[in-house]
Amino acid sequence: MRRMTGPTILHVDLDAFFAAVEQRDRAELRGKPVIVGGGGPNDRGVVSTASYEARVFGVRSAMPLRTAGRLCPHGIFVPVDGAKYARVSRQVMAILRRFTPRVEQVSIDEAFLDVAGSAALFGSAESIAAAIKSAIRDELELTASVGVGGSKLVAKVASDLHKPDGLVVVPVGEEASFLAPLPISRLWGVGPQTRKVLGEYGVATIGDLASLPEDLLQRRLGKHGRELLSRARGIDASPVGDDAEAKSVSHEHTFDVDTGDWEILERTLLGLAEGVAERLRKGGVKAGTIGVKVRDQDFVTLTRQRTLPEPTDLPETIWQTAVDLARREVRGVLVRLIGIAASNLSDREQLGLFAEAEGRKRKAIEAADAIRGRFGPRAITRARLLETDVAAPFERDFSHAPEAKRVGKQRPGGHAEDDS
Ligand code: TTP
Ligand code: MG
Repeated sequence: MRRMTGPTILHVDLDAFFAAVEQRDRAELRGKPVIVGGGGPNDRGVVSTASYEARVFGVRSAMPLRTAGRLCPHGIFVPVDGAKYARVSRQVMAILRRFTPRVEQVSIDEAFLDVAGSAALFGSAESIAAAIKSAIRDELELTASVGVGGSKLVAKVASDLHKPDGLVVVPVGEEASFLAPLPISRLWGVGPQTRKVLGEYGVATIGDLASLPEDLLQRRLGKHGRELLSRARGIDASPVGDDAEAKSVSHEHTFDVDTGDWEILERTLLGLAEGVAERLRKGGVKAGTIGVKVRDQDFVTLTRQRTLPEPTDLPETIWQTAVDLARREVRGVLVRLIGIAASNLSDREQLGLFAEAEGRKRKAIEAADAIRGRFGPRAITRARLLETDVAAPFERDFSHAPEAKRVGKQRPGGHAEDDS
């Protein structure tokens, strides 16, 4: 069988997705500054996305609609049609799966592909990328930008580089030099806090970061610093998840009334984290990746994942990670559903190493599980959870619903910066 010698990871991301769908469906919007946001009486008041014509005026996702109106007075405002975008998203993903079963969808308009096994049928990764772009253009009348690289990190950065309608291939071995001139904001994992520390050392580009000594980064940023350094040097071994193999434990909660109240969301996440942790411990497994899913009032669903330094089954760790990931997604949004998924599961056998260090904490938690088992989930609930009446997540578990499968994938990139 023909083997691929070049890079095999693709990152595909549609251009100005919601706006492009609207321009496709309404000819009068083509070539115009289109701003998609809001949705009638429940208007959450921020821009979902803007066409590239509107971006020229500085209009950006998550900006208040009012600001967008000021920057772009001739902008045409269009309400969000979540159901339609979800339908188009499924069509996009179906096209991607023609080229490989190894498709990891990471958001409504974005996916990673590993095409290492597709050479015999479809040729090089670059020709597959071109074929995907053509299919999306011909069949859906939309444009996508594609990055090709030896890792998810490089492919993701590459897809963003020549948007819209870009195709950027980074040859194997050229990862570090490709990344070097780019600003560190392109690297995921660099949020405001990290940027501040790096600023002290005059780090502006990924190359600047790559040349810092490892012990310095370890001292100032701990393990996160070391991880950042390897990423800056183009090293990222995270595999492309496979929908068919997806194994995850997930709990989610749908609110009776959509909420933007962070306190309520935080408490709900605590209940979900405890439920997920209990299931992991019962199954004798630990999760290497924690993800959150946030669905807003318009049915737009965003997911974010983070791979942990060590696999866990502890509610505290799961909760803290989920809170951290969710915080950015819920800003300015009315949340309809929130969920936590634990994936990248490994079993106890492989975990002997970690078990001992966590021994004491675990004993207390196992005792709590036992009591909960005897007296029902409400018997032991942390004080925070009791402050309001949000113990319900324990009883809501949609992890077997097909949509729950979407969560639980590694998501190195995302709409917001990930500063762990
Ligand atoms: P993105 O892929 O981040 O943005 P985009 O496709 O509109 O533009 P780009 O060409 O830069 O990729 O997000 C995909 C869709 O998700 C976007 O069309 C609308 C929605 N979205 C929101 O609703 N709110 C947000 O804050 C962001 C970033 C996206
Ligand atoms: Mg996009």
